[in-house]
Amino acid sequence: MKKILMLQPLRVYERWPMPDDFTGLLGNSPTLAFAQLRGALKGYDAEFMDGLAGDYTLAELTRRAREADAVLVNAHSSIGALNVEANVRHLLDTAPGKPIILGGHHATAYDFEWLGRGAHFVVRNEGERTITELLAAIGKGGPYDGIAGLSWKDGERNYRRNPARQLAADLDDLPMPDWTIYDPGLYGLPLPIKGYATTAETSRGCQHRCRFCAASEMWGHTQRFKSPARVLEELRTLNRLGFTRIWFSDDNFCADPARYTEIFEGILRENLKLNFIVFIRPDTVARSPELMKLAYRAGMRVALLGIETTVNRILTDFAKASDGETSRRAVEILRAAGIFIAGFMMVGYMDETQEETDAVFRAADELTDYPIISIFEPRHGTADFSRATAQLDLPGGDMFYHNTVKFIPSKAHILKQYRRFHRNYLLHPKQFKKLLFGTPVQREWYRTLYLNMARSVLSVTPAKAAHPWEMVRALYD
Ligand code: B12
Ligand code: SF4
Repeated sequence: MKKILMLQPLRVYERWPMPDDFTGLLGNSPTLAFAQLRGALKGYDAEFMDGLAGDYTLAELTRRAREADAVLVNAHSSIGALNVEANVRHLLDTAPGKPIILGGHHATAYDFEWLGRGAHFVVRNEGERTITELLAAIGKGGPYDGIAGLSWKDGERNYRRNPARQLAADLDDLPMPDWTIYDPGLYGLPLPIKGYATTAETSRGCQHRCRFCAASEMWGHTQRFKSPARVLEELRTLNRLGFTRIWFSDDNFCADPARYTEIFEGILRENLKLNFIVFIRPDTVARSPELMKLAYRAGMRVALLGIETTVNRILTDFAKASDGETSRRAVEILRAAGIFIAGFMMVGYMDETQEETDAVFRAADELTDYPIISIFEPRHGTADFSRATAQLDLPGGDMFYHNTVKFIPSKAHILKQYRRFHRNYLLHPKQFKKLLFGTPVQREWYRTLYLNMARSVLSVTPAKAAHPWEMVRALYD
């Protein structure tokens, strides 16, 4: 076992005129997973293909897979699952005999389903130590039953799920990520600083328990932090490699204000050149207005703010542990600090009334510089998945796939209102004003969005035009 191919699956299925993973139009940054795994697998020759960012052919995938001793695949979301599956089948057909190893949020939630669809191994939850043990075991022909966190098929073709692996007690013990595996020319983030874009992390997981959230489920509702010294070491490395535009993958950024004060002061002291985007809770912002000013000075330019809804009844229902007033306060603080607010909002939650849905759409413009609104989708493994299943309110099957066209039956009608909102929002002169005369981030954000939307529309082919919007329409029918 010498050579591995790391794969973010190619887009075999593409939707038109807008892609199914619309948020990819706003920023294009690689998953950190492969830089982390590469850091743990220093002894191997490794190649990376990012099918979400690069323009590769299936023939090239075949060629590279045949040259490798194992293929490591990221399975990230229900929206990407169809493409992951198409890639797995292609590998089974054209590079037979190569072990196919899956990992990531979706693979973890659906380990046996993936074994049934052709994967040989699934690494659940945290990957660094499991993959190291697994590759060593594959090199020796097994055994696999002692590898914690692994799901696999045994020689008799039974599916096996080994006990879970304990999460790393200290994130500083993880190897340094190796960002050199990414082709920096493939990525970009809407931040007004020159330099390459990529993903980094200062912590993993989130201790909250929002009932719709698959992210905190993945990490057992815990949050572990890298030390400020370790974070600064990583940021120095990034700057040395030319990366200045950073998307922090943390689910709950700034959760520990003292630690982040040290990080931001370190960035300023060392004069690191950075602009960054973070996921942050409104109550975190509302608790720490001074920290937000410091964060801005250190380079925080975009807050992906978890507003969800302004309706307190619903916030309580999904256990957000924050309320509408706190969100408004957070918006004031971020605006005063000069930080762009991309507000995560959700409509179509179970039992939501039409009035409550309307309230979210109405608040979108007031509370954000750009609203990232999702229609609720129950994700496997979450409390809401069990609830929707019990109420027979699932768009289809076990949500292995999701096509962003069908939503829970009780709220399916919202799609029309959702599309109308976006049409009006995106064509409103206010947005063009931000594009032309806004703050540097507003200009960059809207330029990126409109440019990528235009590219998507212009990628039309007869096949796409024949079936607009419905690339995966057959999934549930
Ligand atoms: C960067 C990112 C993206 C980027 C790049 C994605 C990519 N895969 O290349 C972009 C913008 C393209 C993207 C798009 C989307 N994303 Co995204 N994304 C992220 C984000 C913010 C960071 C990922 C990351 O770097 N994490 C840090 C690394 C270290 O953690 P990790 O990825 O979990 O990897 C560890 C393990 O999972 C494992 N592992 C992962 N992959 C593999 C592979 C192998 C072989 C092995 C052995 C192990 C392994 O090892 C790693 C180290 O322990 C996460 C949030 C998060 N905190 O993770 C969301 C997240 C993964 N995305 C999510 C979603 C929903 C999406 C979209 C559907 C959004 C949308 N509606 O458009 C699309 C789908 C894209 C697609 N076609 O699949 C969800 C997934 C939820 C779920 N599965 O239920 C997350 C969790 C965000 C959230 N809180 O909801 N995303
Ligand atoms: S705060 Fe965010 S990451 Fe944490 S559980 Fe809630 S939605 Fe998930």
